[in-house]
Amino acid sequence: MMNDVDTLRAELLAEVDGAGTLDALEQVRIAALGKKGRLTERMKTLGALDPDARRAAGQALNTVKDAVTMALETRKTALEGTALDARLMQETVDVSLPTRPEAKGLIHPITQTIDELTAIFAEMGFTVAEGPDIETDYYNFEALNFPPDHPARQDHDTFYLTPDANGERKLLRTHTSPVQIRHMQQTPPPIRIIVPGRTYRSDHDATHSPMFHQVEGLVIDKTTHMGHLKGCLIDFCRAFFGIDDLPVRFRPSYFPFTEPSAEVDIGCSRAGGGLTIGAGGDWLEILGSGMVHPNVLRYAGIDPDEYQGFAFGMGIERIAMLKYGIPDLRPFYDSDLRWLKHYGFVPIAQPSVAGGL
Ligand code: 2NL
Repeated sequence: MMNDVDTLRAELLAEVDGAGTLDALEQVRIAALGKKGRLTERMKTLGALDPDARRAAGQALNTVKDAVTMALETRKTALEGTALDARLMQETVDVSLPTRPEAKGLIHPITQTIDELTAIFAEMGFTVAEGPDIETDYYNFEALNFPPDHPARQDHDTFYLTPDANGERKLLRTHTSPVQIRHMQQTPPPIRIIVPGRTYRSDHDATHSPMFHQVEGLVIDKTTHMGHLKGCLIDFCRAFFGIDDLPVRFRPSYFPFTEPSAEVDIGCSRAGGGLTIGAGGDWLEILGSGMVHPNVLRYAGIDPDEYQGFAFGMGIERIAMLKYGIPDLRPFYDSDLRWLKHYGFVPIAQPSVAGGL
């Protein structure tokens, strides 16, 4: 009897060790421990024995069962390791391979335009600042001197989020100005920053997208004045459109956050139904600007008796469409490869003023 059990044990353990795959190992397990397995069948014969013989044989068979179960477990872990190693070998990536010549990624016109205007303002000494898309009422409206009943604060113009546990209702910034407020709070003047980024307004038609891009600029110093504003923005317009004698005019306007405020027009021609930027007798509005309102400086922790400055803002889609003759706003966000191939830019050279953008 004992000899017999030893033989069974040796045979089952040999089968376990001989299994070359996880599937084969599962077959070995079923053949040994399954409902009709060799060990299971042997267990069933115990009932016919007298009590003493049954106890001895039962103990012996249980020892075999434990040994086989443990061997199966060990073998399974080993085979899983082998399978993983094989898969890792298969899935190796050769990072030294050259790029695929047929795969041509292009720079989106929005990215290109941001890179271009960043190069122009960087040359004038501006740095780029960024901030959150989700803002508070304070940074988006209050600190910008918007009166409590200003129409821009209405639910139908601004995307408001569900109020949080404290009852605070956040919103998607409607302009990039909150970034300038945050910057003024954190950095003492002099300040010279531009803030390109995404902005959001609940407006969707042929000329408005609920998400669009803006760039704003802010200059603060002790004696910064309207002459600096004019020189800076005239130089920017001429550099951006690449026309040295581009006519630029400043027209009185109104914003809650600047006083005085001016809208900036560039010269163009609408002769023959088309639109050509440059001299031609017509005017085209391209940006808004003004001297930062003393209340805004105070809200941002800057003493308006010591410091003053100018600010400006423009829509990036709009100036990209004008510069590159893109007729429709909607395809900007469609990820249509044919549109991207037509209006995209080759990503080889970074825009620079020296390189003619
Ligand atoms: C436009 C006009 C403008 C500003 C934006 C600004 C920001 C601060 C303080 C004062 Cl923190 N002003 N920004 C000023 C004037 C005009 O944008 O037409 N944008 C598309």
